Amino acid sequence: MLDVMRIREDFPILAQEVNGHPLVYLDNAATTQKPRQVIEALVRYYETTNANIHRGIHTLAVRATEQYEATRDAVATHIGAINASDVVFTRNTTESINLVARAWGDEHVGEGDEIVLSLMEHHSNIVPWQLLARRKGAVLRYINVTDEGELDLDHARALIGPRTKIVSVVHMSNVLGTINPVAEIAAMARAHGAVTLVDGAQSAPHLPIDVSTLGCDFFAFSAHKMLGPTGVGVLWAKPGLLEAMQPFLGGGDMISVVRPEASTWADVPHKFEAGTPNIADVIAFSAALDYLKALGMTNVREHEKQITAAAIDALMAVEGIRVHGPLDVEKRGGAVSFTVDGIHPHDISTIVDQYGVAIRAGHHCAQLLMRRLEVPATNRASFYIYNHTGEVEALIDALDHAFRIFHRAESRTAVR
Ligand code: 7TS
Repeated sequence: MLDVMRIREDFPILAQEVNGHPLVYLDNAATTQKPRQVIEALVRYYETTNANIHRGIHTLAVRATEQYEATRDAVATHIGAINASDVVFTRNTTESINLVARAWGDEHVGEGDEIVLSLMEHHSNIVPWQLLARRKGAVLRYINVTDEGELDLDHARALIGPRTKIVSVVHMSNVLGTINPVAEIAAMARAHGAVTLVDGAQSAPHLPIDVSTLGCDFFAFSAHKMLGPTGVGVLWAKPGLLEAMQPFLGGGDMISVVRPEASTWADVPHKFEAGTPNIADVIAFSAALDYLKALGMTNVREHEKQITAAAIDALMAVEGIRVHGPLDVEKRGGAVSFTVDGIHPHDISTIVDQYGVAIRAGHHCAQLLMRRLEVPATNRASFYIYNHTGEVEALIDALDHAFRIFHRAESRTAVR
C-alpha cells in the first residue's frame, strides 16, 4: 500500500491553500503534479548538463545524449517493450497518434478502407483519423458504448472486418474510467489483418503496462499525466513497424544523407525525432519513472481502486448525483464523472473551487461520448497517488456548499 502522507511531502505544490482552503487536487486526468525529484532533475539538467544531443562530441553533449537515451531505456522498461529503439519521443499523446495517422495511415489506408474507433475516444484519437479519412476517402466506424459505460464488444466484432485497416481505441477512458479489453479488440483486428493503436494516455500512469501482452501494434501516452513534465509524449511501436514507416516530420537529426533531390533516413527511432527534441523534459521524465517504479505500479493501481471505490460510494450516497461509467473498480480507473440534477457542471466546479477543490467540468474532449451519455458536460474528479479519502470528504463537503447555494438541503443528511 502507498504511504500517501509520505508521498505528499514530495509534492511542494500540494502544501498550499487555494481560496483559503487546503488545495484538494482532483484533476489528475488532465495533468498530474510533479514530485520534487522531477523538478530537481529538470533544474539539475539546466545547471549541469544543458547541451544539444546526438550531434556534439564535447562532454556536455555526450552527457546530455546519454541521459536522453537512458530515459528511452526507462520508458521501454516501464511498458515492457523489448527494444528501446521502438520508443519514439513526441510532444504528447496527441502527436503520437497524429504520427501514426500520417506515417502509417498515409501508406496503408486507401479509398473505402475502414478505420474503427469508439464513441468513448478523446478528440485526439478522433480528429487525426478524420483528417486521414478525408485525405484518403476512407470511412470511420465507431464502436458503441453500453449503458454501463463499457465498449460493446459484439458491436466491435461486427464492425471489425476485411475492410478494416486500423482499430484505434482508448485503454482507459478519461471520462468514465472504463478499462477496455484492448487485447481482445487487438485480436479481432489481427484476425482481419488490421493493426491496433491503443491510446494509453490514462492507462500508462495508473496501470502496470506490458505492451507485449496487450497485443497492440502502437501504444501512445504522455509524460505529464504520470508525474513527468509537460511537452513529452511517447509512441511505442511493435518491433519492425517503425522501420517500415516513412517519416512524419522532416529536418535535422532524422536523416542519414541529404542530397539536393532526396535524402535517406536515420535509423529508428531517430527517423521520427526531427529537430532538437525536448531534451530537458525527457531527461526529467526519467525521475518520474523512477518514482513510479519505487512505488510499484501494482501498488499505484491498488491505491486508486481504494480511493475510487470510496469516491463512488460517497457520491452515490448523495441524492441527485449520478455517477457515469462502471461502478466496479475492477473494471475502471480513478477518473470519476458525475452529474448533479439541476446544477450545471460548470457551476459545481466553480463553487467547489471556492473551497480549494480542483475538479474538471466540461466535455473532457469527448463530445461523442457526451452525446452518447445524453449530457452536455460532466463533473470529473480524478485521483492519483497523493490523494487520500479525506480529500473525497472535502469534495463531498464542497458539493454540499454548492447544493446549499442552489437551495437544496438534502445532501448533508443523505451522505451521512
Ligand atoms: N487520450 C486520452 C484518453 C486523454 O485523456 C488525453 C488527455 C489525451 C489523449 C491527450 O493527451 P495530450 O497529452 O496529448 O493532451 N486528456 C485530458 C483530460 O481528460 N483533461 O485534460 C486532458
